[in-house]
Amino acid sequence: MTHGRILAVHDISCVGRCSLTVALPIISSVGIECSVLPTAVLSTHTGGFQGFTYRDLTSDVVPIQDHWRSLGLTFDAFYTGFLGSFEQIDLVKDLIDNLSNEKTTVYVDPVMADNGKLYTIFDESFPKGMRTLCEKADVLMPNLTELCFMLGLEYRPGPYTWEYIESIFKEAEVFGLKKIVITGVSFDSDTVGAVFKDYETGATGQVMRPVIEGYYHGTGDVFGSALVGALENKLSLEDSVRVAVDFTVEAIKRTFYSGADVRYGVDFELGIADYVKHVGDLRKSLRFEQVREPGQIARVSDLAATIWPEAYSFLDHGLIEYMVRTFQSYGPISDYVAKGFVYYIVVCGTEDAGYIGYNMEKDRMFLSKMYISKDHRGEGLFTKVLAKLKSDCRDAGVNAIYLTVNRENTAAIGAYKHLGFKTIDRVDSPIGEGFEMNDYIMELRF
Ligand code: PXL
Repeated sequence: MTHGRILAVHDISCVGRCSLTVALPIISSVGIECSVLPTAVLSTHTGGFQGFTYRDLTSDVVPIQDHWRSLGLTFDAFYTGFLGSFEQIDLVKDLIDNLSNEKTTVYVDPVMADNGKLYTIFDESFPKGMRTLCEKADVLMPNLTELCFMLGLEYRPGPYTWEYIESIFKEAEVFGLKKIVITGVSFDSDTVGAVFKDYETGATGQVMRPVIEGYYHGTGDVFGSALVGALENKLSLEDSVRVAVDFTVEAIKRTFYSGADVRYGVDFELGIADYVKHVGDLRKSLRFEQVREPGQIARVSDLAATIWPEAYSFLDHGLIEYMVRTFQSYGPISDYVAKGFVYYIVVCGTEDAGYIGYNMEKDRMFLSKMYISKDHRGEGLFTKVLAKLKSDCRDAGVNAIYLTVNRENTAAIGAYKHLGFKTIDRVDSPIGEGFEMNDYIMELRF
């Protein structure tokens, strides 16, 4: 799989692990090509050392953008963080407008405040400007202070209730986002973490970890970069938030236990190997997604159109075409789902690997469909699918699965036998247009 090219738009604070010195290594480590647009060069970040130098690169943004445009360059994602002025905010908005393509994702971390206070270099009007950039975001990752300031709400320190967080998710609808992840949220005095909402699916959740005392610089950027890396690897929002929280918390713990000077940021480097493994494992993990929405039905019919000709190469082409149209296309699948058949898409990592469909009868499951695409054969998926089916049977108080299989389909018959199915009967049934199915009935009791 080829990954997209992301543009990270932040300052470079030369010392003190934050912004670009954090985004580049973390995002690159999970296989994402990370280009950079430094908006300023500082000797250190502004949050703890005595003084800092600041070379503003605002006047470079337009020439850089113009050069990229002359090359016909676009970016598949933007990740913006600390921006020093209103002018920079406006330039970054133009940059997004001018260098996006139709699948570009915009990640915005509106870095400007924490714990109820604006960073000292910003004045009261800054959140208004940042809000206009957030309106361009697909994925917003503020802390609660930043979000409250942009929404004109009073910031209250935690702990919070879930109802309060829900009300904040609702307020944030004004940004027109696809996803939001809010950091620094606590529901009790012992834990802190992130809450998230996917506005497209309605899914919400929280990832909480024990509080570690102290204030750690740059953790917002460590978290944001790890989140962007995971999401750009097409992990689900929930998995991405969990991976990013764990990566950040481990870095804080390492820093805390080593007694290091926290002004230099957190020790994330030693966690990169685990982060890469975590993202890699999740990319390969198996999920069963129950089909309920039109978009999911369309994915099943796409899978059928690919898998059927692969699986039934021994059948007449006309028959395959007829079977897919009559039983495995959008309309018939919707009808089956409406009749109470359960369909799952078998999602392997980030890819749709196959699908299954069954009807739970009184004392047996009728397994109507179990198809895995050629690309995912040999990965032991059938055994895992069967484990899922047995678990659904047990939930329904049922201890047998039966299915029909074409008598010429020796490969499938062999596979079912291997899984423990036995042939219990044979049937010949006309299915219209002069076609006939010549099947065995096979059953598994457990
Ligand atoms: O995202 C944190 C950050 C980034 N860049 C600069 C900063 C800070 C936080 O203080 O000062 C320059």
